[in-house]
Amino acid sequence: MKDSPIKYRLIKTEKHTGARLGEIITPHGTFPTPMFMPVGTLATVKTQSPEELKEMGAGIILSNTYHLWLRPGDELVKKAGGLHKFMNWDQPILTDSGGFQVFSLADTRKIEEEGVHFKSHLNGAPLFLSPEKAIQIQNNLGSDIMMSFDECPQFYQPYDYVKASVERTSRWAERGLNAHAKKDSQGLFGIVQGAGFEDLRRQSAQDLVSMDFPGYSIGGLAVGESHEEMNAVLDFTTPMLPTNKPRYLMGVGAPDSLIDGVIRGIDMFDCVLPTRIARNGTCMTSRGRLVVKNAQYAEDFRPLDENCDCYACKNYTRAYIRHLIKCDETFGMRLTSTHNLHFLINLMKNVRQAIMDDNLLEFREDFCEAYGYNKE
Ligand code: PRF
Ligand code: ZN
Repeated sequence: MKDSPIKYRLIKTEKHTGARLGEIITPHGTFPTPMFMPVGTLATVKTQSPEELKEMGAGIILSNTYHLWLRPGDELVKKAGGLHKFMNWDQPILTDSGGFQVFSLADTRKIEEEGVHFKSHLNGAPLFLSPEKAIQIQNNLGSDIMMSFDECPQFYQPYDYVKASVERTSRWAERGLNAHAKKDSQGLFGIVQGAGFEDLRRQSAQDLVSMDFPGYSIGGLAVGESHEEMNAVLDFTTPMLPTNKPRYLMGVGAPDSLIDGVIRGIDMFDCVLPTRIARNGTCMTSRGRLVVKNAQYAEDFRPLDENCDCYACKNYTRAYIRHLIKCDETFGMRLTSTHNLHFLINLMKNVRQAIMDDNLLEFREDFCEAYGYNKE
């Protein structure tokens, strides 16, 4: 493959775990890894301005092919000068391919070799997405990192189903690569599938690695399996991937899963979790989850997290934020979103420092102890 616009630079591996400290170089700048990517499905990270995202250290955001295709349309985004210009975000953007959204949002769908027939989650209109179409849309959006069109089967599908699905996902990946018209300015990642089956994960990884993508995602996790099962899949899957390319674990954002993913060699994560739970008043704090809507915080004039220096924690109290959330005030949702995003981005900053200091396992112990994961 000719020189990709996406490059990975490994800076250091942690002594006891092999966790990777590095950086990813894209046409819109370089960001440090491991990194958590905030999700901006509709060309906005809900409630946050680009300036606020930069302020909290978000080095890259994620957006969605499927949603932008439906509204406002990828042709319109292209006319606007591309997604970066359209949304006034001049740093890296990664777009998911639509594969996962089709499977999670559409209630009826029919998978064929050519692509997937399904119905719009907005108005029920019949739609069709193919590997080529997903790439064409992403070429129009102009994201720095694009994703192959894949099928994300449920974790507990029978072996034969997952095998057929993995083989199709490999053929789709190859078709996507052939359809990619902007190889100089956008990098396309392959997505490893295979549910919990080690040999199918291996087959998927080998197929994709032979196509020489500039990066690899691990898909098909955080879809109902246990935390231990996810760790087990990562234990055998990341070693199947080249060490000189980024590895991205899709749709994972629980704090302990982020740390466990990094320990198993993952560089990038995304999840709607921090922004989604924020909007109904749930915050992640160094002492675990805090449901600020609860009555116990009515007269609590401390910040959401006494160990946090985000804009919300520096300036507002639990009592005030609770009041805003109870009244459905958008400013309340902004403050909780700011805090939760800051929390995960800062967690990854601390994880990078722990890799630097070769004490990631102790960091995990201390973090999980304080968060309350080790209670039982
Ligand atoms: N494939 C794609 N996007 C995804 C996933 C996947 O498997 C997941 C799985 N958790 C989240 N987002 N294309
Ligand atoms: Zn905070």
